[in-house]
Amino acid sequence: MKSLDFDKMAEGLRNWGRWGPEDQRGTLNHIDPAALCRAAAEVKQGKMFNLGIAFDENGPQFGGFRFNPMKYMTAMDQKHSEEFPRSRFNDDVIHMPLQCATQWDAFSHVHYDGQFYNGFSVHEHLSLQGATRCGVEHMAKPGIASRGVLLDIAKLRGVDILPGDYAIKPDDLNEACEAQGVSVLPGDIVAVRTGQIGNLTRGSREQFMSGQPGCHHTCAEWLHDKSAAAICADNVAVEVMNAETYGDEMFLPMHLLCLRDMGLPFGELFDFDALAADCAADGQYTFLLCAPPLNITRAVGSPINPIAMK
Ligand code: UVW
Repeated sequence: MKSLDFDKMAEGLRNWGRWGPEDQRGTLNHIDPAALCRAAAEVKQGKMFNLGIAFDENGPQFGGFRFNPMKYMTAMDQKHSEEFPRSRFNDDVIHMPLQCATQWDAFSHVHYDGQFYNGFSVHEHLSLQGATRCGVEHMAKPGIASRGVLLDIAKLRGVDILPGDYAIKPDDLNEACEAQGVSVLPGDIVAVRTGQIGNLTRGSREQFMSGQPGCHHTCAEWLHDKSAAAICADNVAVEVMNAETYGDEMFLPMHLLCLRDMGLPFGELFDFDALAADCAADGQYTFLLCAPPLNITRAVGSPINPIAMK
């Protein structure tokens, strides 16, 4: 991908100003009352699936600036009061990168040419205190919930897990929609299954990190055309991590196109395996997806515990 292609694509996808000069919710604005009611109507069977991975020492991180959660007790078997010695309590604390496990990337997670989504200046709005524009608190209020549409690309290709260098293109997404009998409507959250998380949950972090099938950056245009609210995937970065697909300039181009130009949130390290098995069994690939980020002021991402309901 030559820089000219990237810049041309970015220009065509840029949503800056579309929801006003101060907007910090981007494509989440597509989740209007009609989209939310459509999402709620997907709950017909009373089934619930957790789409997160555990926040513990067995996470996918190898260390460095991104490590797995470290949790310890700060109070154990304490008395609240000498007067009531039988009443006891325990407290704990967690030290973890906000990006270490199942998470949303806020728009301030990435940038180029000194600007975040909607043109906010990185120089003015990024400091050690965090991002004073495009922080995750704007995604947390009122939250993230909409209709989720699972596109099971691993199943489409007849494998448990896609090969490590598989780049999912818009044609794959269209084929999955057709095979599953679903369409992505404005305000939907697109959930792309590569199967890769199985290499962590049934394997090891080495197996998981050794390859990362995912979306090719041209999927950004597909999401734009569909007026999708967000995308989430069961890999480390939503997009394929394969230098050959990046071209000669931008690292993780889909991050830049979606988060910075479109204002479209990225959900990473989801686990769709139980949900996918159920969707294959009952043929219902749409569900209510509730995945509010934590309301952490100025954060560039947030851990989440997403829930799908059918
Ligand atoms: C980056 O660090 C840019 O990627 P990710 O969103 O996968 O954490």
